[in-house]
Amino acid sequence: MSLKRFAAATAIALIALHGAAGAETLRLSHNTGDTSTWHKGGEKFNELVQEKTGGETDVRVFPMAQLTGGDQMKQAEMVGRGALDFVMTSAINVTPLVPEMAVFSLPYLYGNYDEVDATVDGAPGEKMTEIMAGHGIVVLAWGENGFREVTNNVRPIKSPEDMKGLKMRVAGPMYIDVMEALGANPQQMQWTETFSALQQGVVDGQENPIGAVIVPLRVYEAQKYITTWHYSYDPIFIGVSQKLWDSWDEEKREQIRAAAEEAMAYQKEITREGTASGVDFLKEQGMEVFVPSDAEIDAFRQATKPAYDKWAERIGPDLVSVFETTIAEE
Ligand code: X2X
Repeated sequence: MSLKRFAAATAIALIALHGAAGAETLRLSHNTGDTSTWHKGGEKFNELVQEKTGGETDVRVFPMAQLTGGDQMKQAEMVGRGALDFVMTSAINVTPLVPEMAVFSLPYLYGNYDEVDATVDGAPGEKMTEIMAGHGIVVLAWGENGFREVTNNVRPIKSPEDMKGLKMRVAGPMYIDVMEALGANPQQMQWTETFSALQQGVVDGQENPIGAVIVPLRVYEAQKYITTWHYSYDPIFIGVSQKLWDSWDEEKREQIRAAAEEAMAYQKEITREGTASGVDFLKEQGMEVFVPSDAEIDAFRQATKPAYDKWAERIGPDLVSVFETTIAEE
């Protein structure tokens, strides 16, 4: 084959491989592995962006915070500065930049999904979108990491006393205070380093949602015990840099927003499905599952209250009460 024909054939093959070769490829960074429901949501976003822009734009999805050298907290900051196009990350990862984002994950703020949906899809969610805009990030749609459950290799966690002395990997600053309130020894660590830290016994345990992370990222291979204590809810979102957003006309904005909304609705659905079937699956994989009663949950709620109060103060009591009021109405 001549060089010219070879080049042409290669170009056609590449187009076939990547779908329509968009005039522009935008970059989206997220911080879990490529089997997570986050990643699936990102891939769906890419598909929908291509479809809605008629192939003009596509989105390359980078897992494991590759674009920030594995630093999951840096992604939002980069998008805020306009150095990166999109971020998909969870609330807790944004707290170094926007401390108010910790409001969602206050310990035991939420009791169920109805309360979550009423806030995320209601006025409290809009308020958070406004706050994020002040940091150069346009939140396009909310998805779900989920209720975070605790796992470890030492013993079943049935009461706050069982947490004492356990070395716990946590993602972000608020969880350090929560773990300390429970008498555990927390250590902040990147997700990308967590799996091997669990395997090697550098830490005893961690906490993450079942459907989005523990099942698809096979955390059960490195952990023996899980307690479904539902102590903290963590939403995710797709955000775009304000700079990029401002450069688009109304039509393009609508296409991208619609793509994000559909992709996150899909991501939330598969996450909830995976969570619903997850406990049985984890048992099959040999995990010992402890499902606390309401009274046992209440003991965890009482024990983590100091962390709630400290962070409610930092977040701002007015913002916290916007959430509490909506939840009380549910
Ligand atoms: O790092 C974690 O624990 C993860 C993947 O859930 C978050 O991004 C908060």
